[in-house]
Amino acid sequence: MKIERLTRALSLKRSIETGTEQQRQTVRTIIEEVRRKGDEALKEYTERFDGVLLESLQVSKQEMDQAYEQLDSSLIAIIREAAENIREYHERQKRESWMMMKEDGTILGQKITPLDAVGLYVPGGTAAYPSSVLMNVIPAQVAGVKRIVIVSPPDAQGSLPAGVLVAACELGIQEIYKIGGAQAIAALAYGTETIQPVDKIFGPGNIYVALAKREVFGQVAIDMIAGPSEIVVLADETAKANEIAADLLSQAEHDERASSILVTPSMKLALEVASEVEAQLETLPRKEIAAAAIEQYGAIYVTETMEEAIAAVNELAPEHLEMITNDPMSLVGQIRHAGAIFLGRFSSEPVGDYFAGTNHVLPTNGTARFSSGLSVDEFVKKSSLILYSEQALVANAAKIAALARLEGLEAHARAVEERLKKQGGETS
Ligand code: HSO
Ligand code: ZN
Repeated sequence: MKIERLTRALSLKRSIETGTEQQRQTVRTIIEEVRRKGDEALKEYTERFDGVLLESLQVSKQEMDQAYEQLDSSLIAIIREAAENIREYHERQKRESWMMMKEDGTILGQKITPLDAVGLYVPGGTAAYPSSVLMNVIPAQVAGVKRIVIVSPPDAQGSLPAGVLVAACELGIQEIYKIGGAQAIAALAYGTETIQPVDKIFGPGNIYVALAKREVFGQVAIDMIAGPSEIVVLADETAKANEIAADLLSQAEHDERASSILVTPSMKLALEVASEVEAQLETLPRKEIAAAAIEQYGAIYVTETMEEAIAAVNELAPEHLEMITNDPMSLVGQIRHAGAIFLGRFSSEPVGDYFAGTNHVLPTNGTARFSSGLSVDEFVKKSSLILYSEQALVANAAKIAALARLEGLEAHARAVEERLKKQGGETS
């Protein structure tokens, strides 16, 4: 790994994909076709892109049972335990509707309503993560969303990964469709004969999925467009190089474009971590991916002081930050931008990816400067409640009318004044 003395302003090398004009055109055509031909278009595209002609798009009870047969019962118990931890954490995020009352009888409030229906896209291949099913579905359930639909591209045999099906079934999800790509996003946004449309679409995917989500935005809401995983480790000389190297590699193995960075004031640690990364890479099954990520987007920055190291972390605004320092709690207040902050050497990042209970859907590409990880909030709407009393209206009508006339909106002013008229028609 490259070691650099930090002497300049930093930014993670980001790789934001906007797609080519041709890709955008392909996506628009697919969406149009799904809107026009419904299920028939879905089956055609699934045959063309996933190589399988499906009788039925929906996962059957029998397929669910087969998935359970493929998974060890101890693994199912672990999925259940992870789900409990995630549910317990997200329960704390739940907001209640509230009302406030003023002395003049005015009542103001906020009514929290869950979304009616949401769709979750689960990518295909090795990125079909059961853990991501838990991370998206549980906050939706805690929010009170009634209908939760999962879509995911099938393999050439027409199946979905057993882990994904079991995770979904454990959470009580029954509506799962074997469709992927832009066609799946189109189906969720506009509906077909068998698939009712949803109100918001969640989940990562390839460039076609990302472009399709952008394209249907407005018809439905969408979650953030996630980039490759990022980890920044902030460490001092008390940290252990082998542990840091292992954590850097844990995110590097996600994607060739994943970013793993160590920031430290200790040159000794930097040198040790660099050689540990090389050594540990050798035995990793996903060595090629991790090596490419480390080569392109990995770095070790050595600063003069811990203050400089913290400033560097804030510039990077990483998705995941690990603080492996003597007393991380004493420094955490200075961290301003990070999706999730892991404190101390026992809080290795995969603890949060799978099990602790926090959400692993987090802001990437420096968006931690202005956004947060997935939470129950993304699955609810808030309606304002206004109950004005007669006393309040009488006291404030003239002010409201004045503001309306300032804007040249006479009908607004009169709507309020109409209430002040005496029974006989006279203004009071
Ligand atoms: N670290 C990923 C989430 C994940 N890790 C899923 C393993 N499975 C999000 O940045
Ligand atoms: Zn991960």
